[in-house]
Amino acid sequence: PAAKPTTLFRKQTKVIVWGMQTRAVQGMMDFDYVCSRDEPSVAAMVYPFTGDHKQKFYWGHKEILLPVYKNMADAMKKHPAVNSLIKLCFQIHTIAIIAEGIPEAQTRKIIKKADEKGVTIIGPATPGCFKIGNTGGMLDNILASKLYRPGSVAYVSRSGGMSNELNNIVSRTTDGVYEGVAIGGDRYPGSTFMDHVLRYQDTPDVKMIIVLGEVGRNLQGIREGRITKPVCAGVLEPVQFGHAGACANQASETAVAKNQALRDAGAYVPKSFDELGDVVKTVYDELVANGTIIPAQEVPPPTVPMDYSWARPASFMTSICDERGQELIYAGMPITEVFKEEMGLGGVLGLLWFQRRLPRYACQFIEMCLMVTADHGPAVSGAHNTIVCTRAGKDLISCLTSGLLTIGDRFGGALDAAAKQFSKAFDSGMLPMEFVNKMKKDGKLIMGIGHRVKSINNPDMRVQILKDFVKQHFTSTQVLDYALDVEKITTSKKPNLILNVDGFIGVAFVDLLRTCGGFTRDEADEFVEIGALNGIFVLGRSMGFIGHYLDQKRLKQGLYRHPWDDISYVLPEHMSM
Ligand code: Q5B
Repeated sequence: PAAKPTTLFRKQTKVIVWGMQTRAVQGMMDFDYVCSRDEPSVAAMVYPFTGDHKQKFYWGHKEILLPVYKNMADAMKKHPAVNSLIKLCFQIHTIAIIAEGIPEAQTRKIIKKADEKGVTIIGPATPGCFKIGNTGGMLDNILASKLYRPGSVAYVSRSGGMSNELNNIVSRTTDGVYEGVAIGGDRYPGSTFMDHVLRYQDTPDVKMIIVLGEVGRNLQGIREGRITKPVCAGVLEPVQFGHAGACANQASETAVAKNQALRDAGAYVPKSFDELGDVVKTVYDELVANGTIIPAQEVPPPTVPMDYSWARPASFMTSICDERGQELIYAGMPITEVFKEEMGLGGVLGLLWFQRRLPRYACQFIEMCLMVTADHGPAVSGAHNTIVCTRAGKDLISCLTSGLLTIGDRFGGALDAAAKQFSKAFDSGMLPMEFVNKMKKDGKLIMGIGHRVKSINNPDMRVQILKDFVKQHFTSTQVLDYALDVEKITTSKKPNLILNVDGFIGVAFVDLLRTCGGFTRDEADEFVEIGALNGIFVLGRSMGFIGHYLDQKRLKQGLYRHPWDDISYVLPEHMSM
């Protein structure tokens, strides 16, 4: 079997929670918060029955969003710092199984695999710096048991219910719990009492150990001197638990016999459960008296809201703008600050669309994109529609949207598709010529290539202006350079197959998102995936469409009717023979 770690959880431990256990996760976050952790211990949740999404939680008094993944593999890939899973799986060093009803045959398989991989399997646990699921109870219980900071006592018990009892006893009689593990109540627990006792023996900050349950023959380590720290142990009557593992099959395994064996081995054993607290206190007081334990000064924990109104599903979830306070806040930035910092339209768009304070050159680039796409004359599809609509007597919003509704793959809406096609081809290592040939073979147009009136002989100055800026300011233009190489090939076939304004903005934006320093690669890809880039053209061209509406009104243009001589009236094909 592979070696297992001595310390299962640290203050930096990050976990993935399997299942939509929102209450348990909120409990863990509350616990983390009162422990004064810098970040929540839960990095993500995995729930196979919905798509990837975000779930709202409270971090102290602040709302935060936690990613929920459909696939475990995606969660592990996106959160490489995670080393524990609350429920099942590997590549991790600890698995806490809280679920009931795992068949014993399956449990034995899991245990075998875990041993091979050096993974420790435990039931619910409540260490002094990390809380698993619902263990430790609600927040008031955690505060009362002082589980928000580590003490000197480590325990191992059978079940979470027993753990709660022990948390209570330990907090009343000692300086508190260092770590508490419940191995689970099944016949085949994932780890044994002795596994944890040995770990505690090797953990310097643990000064005394409590073992509560049907330990019996497993504790010869005490007798053999391997365990030098004081052990308070107690075997309770099997009837008190009802766990499968508590079945007493032989007379020698009765609670009385086991307790005597423990006493003989040198453990401190109370006569009954009621006396456990007194025994623990006696041992603890001795350790304080001989200087083994120096109780730390108590520091009150930060407060968290005790009501759980968060559990009521909200109809709306939002993360870009908060208007509830005295001051409007854009992605965490008060509006007065936005003006004080002179962030401009590009900066505001950065906050509201990308939730980032973008670098100055990125804000400038966004503003330039909006400026160059603002209008391209009355002949293009969208302006044409807006004009016709205005002349039919409609209002501004109807005319604007009538123009906007023409934006799509062919006209003005090729930014996202261009970004996806070019970056995918570039990332896969495909040569520009291979990409062009493949697209032709597949019978697909290359998005962002081609223009009705612009060509290499009639260059698009909008693209030239953007290119000059990007080349001067961007830290990397790899995807743009790739697209320009493709353009060389397509324009050699037909002069109008240029990298058009849609295509240029699309690929340059990929370079910007990937290299401006504000986004991880996954975040950059996500913005392209969810279609943020077409928004640039939509927003920019809205200025033009509104201009055309106002222009038509001002010019008092009457109802438009297309002239007959510009329409070719043909008979249906089957009748023209
Ligand atoms: N061919 C833009 O087509 C246009 C090809 C291609 C490979 C291509 C077309 C296209 C992709 C979508 C795109 C954004 C429809 C354009 C914009 C904003 C605007 C508009 C403005 C503004 C033009 C002739 C031959 C055929 C085709 C081949 C054409 N495109 N091959 N990849 N991408 N592009 N849209 O001139 O062998 O003869 O059959 O869909 O990027 O909308 O100002 O007007 O600011 O408002 O009608 O700038 O390129 O060419 O379709 O007759 O094709 O070239 O297969 O080959 P055209 P077609 P063949 S920017």
